[in-house]
Amino acid sequence: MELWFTEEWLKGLRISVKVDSVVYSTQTEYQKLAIYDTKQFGRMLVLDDVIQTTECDEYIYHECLAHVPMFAHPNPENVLIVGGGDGGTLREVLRHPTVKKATLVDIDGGVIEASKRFLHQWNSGFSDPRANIIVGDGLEFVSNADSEYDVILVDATDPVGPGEVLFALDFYRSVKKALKPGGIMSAQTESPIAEPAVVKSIWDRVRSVFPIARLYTSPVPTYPGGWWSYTAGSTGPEPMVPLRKPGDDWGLKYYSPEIHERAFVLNPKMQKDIGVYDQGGDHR
Ligand code: SPD
Repeated sequence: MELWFTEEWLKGLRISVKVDSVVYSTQTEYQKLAIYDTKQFGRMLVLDDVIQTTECDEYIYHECLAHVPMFAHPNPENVLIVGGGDGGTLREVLRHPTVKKATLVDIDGGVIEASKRFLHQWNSGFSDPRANIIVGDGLEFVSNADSEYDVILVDATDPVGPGEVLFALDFYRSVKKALKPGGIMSAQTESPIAEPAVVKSIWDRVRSVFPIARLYTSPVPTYPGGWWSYTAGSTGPEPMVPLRKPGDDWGLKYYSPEIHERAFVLNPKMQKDIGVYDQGGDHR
């Protein structure tokens, strides 16, 4: 008998993926976790019936979330990742030789453990001596930090369930406080195609907190709408300008300095839907 995984992308719109095998399935303290092998998407992590990351396109999401703020910062040494228990963002952060310490705080230790056991494409960063892995409440952790981090990356689940607090105004205020002067944060901020109103409400919050806010996008075919947004907030450097280049030996598959700059170009409908009109012009 065939097994299919189905995610409800929107009311009246579902995506179904044929599952070749169930690699792992459990109920963690916070959510239902499943890892499937599929022909179309490869290995796939699902939390509470929502696709989180797949072998076929995880590199796009993780490279965009991590490298845009990392390359826009002049010298990122101390980096914090909130969420991201699968390890994909950590893997990308640790490619930067400037990084002395990368702290990952995820509330769900079950996701970290499952990644260590089954998500080999994602989990190389966990064994890096610069990685500091904490199972704990990201909101609380960030609230207790003051001027500590050069870059903060918010690799949250969708704004429902355990991830919801990571999209609140107070959380972004705490992120700003946790950054050193001249720091940059970047957060995953949902689909500008499937849920532009959600993206707008997050954008409005980030913009109200950070003196410089920029929205950028990339395709992520396995997320609703197939197109994803990220919002950068900075207290100094211009997020749109990459200051260095990745090494040829990094083996990146999506990010490049050209992609970095183009990711901030928003089409007229997105500009209008989200209310972002001021990203053009001379930012150099
Ligand atoms: N709709 C799913 C959005 C998930 C965003 N975060 C994924 C975490 C991958 N590291």
